[in-house]
Amino acid sequence: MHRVKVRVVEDALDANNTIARANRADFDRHGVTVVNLMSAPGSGKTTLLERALSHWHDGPRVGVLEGDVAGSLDADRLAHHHVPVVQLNTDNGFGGECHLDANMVRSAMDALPLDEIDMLIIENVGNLVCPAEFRVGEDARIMVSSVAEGADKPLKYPLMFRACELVVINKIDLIEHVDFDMDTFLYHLDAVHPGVTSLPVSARTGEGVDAVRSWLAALPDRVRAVA
Ligand SMILES: Nc1nc2c(ncn2[C@@H]2O[C@H](COP(=O)(O)OP(=O)(O)OP(=O)(O)O)[C@@H](O)[C@H]2O)c(=O)[nH]1
Ligand SMILES: [Mg+2]
Repeated sequence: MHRVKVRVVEDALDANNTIARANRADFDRHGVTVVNLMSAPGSGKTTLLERALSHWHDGPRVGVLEGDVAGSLDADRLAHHHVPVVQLNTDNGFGGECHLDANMVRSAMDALPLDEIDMLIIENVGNLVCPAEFRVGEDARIMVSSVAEGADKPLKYPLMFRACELVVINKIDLIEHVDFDMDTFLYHLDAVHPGVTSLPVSARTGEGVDAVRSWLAALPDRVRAVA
């Protein structure tokens, strides 16, 4: 019985990967580099995008696909900053899932302005577990961990910290209020994902956001170099 269940899960992930590859081929055809942005609820994904994308005059043309269970609050926030944004709700035909999968992203493909952007950032549903299991056709993954969540999170949620190319350590303006020890966090991060790039940021004050912009700006060349 247990073995049958494992098989079903493997088949579902295989099917997801097949659709993710089709998404990736479509994005490649349009020359669009795709980032999957993941974190626990409230770590600061949308605030970081607001900071990084508005008034980024010398950056790539970036569009956002907003994944949420319900509502369009984050999409409205980004639209306010004149960032092209498409909303995807998982309670709209996808069972209110706690993550985006490749099929959901495929369903939004026709709504995305792929000819008008160089980079698509997909803000995943806030969740520290499930999004890491589902590729959606992205070239790279960024995860945001805020200092308010504690320094132990890489050890407790290793998959998320392993399945990404950049860890943004957000809300550093709050460090002194939340007993967050940066060295301990980095030690734990290195234990689960040796060598991964991490950037300390405050999406509120803007500290460190230029480094995130530089990382994003260099991404298309990095992706092409390994293709
Ligand atoms: N002090 C401080 N607050 C922040 C920072 N970044 C985000 N916040 C606050 O944290 C709260 C959540 O931020 P969001 O950007 O909505 O977080 P999110 O990850 O997009 O949340 P979900 O989309 O719901 O998963 C908001 O009240 C933000 O103002 C930061 O760097 N410092
Ligand atoms: Mg958000």
